[in-house]
Amino acid sequence: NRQSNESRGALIVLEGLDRSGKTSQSNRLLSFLEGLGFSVEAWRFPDRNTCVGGMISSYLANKSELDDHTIHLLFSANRWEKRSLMESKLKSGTTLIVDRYSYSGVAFSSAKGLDIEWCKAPEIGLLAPDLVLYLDIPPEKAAERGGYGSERYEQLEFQQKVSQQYHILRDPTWQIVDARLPMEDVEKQLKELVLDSVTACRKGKSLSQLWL
Ligand code: FDM
Repeated sequence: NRQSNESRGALIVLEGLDRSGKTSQSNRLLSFLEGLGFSVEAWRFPDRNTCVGGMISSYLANKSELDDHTIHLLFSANRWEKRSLMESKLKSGTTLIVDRYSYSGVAFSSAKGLDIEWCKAPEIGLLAPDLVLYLDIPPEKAAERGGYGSERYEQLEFQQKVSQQYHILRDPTWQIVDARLPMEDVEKQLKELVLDSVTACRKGKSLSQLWL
């Protein structure tokens, strides 16, 4: 067993536009780390299994209408309701691979025209990722990939705006991976980055909070 009481797991976040490959890659990273004997779980936001998540899900499916500020705060609340579980998993040595996080929250809401600083405010105090992997793809290329579903936001014009907001949010600590490459190439790059991060956390890198 490679776990010890002292070593914590890593908080690894995948971000990117719809159809950038986040979900496939997070599944691959999960199997990879499991194969190495690490304790690891794959999470995603929104987490549609809570009460708040149910409201978000109905909004995304166009079954309900909510003011832009209201849905923004629900997405944030959905992360807050998982914060303590997240912290205890990490502290007990479990690595979390998280498909979307606060950056999606800010990018999607600010793409509607909400002030970016206002969008960031409710995220303050959530756990900061140890690693942000951005799967970079031009919105037009993403749109070519088998088309979007029917959920709100799954339209090229809106995804172009989201892409611009992601560019504003990016900071030098993000790892930008070219998501147009073959899946196996993307996977190889992600595995290396993830292993480095998991190793740094095991060696004592401390947990911090948003936003830095
Ligand atoms: N989304 C996701 C937001 O608008 N804000 C958020 O905080 C998060 C986490 O919800 F269009 C958007 C992004 C996407 C939609 O995401 C649902 P999935 O990954 O398709 O479930």
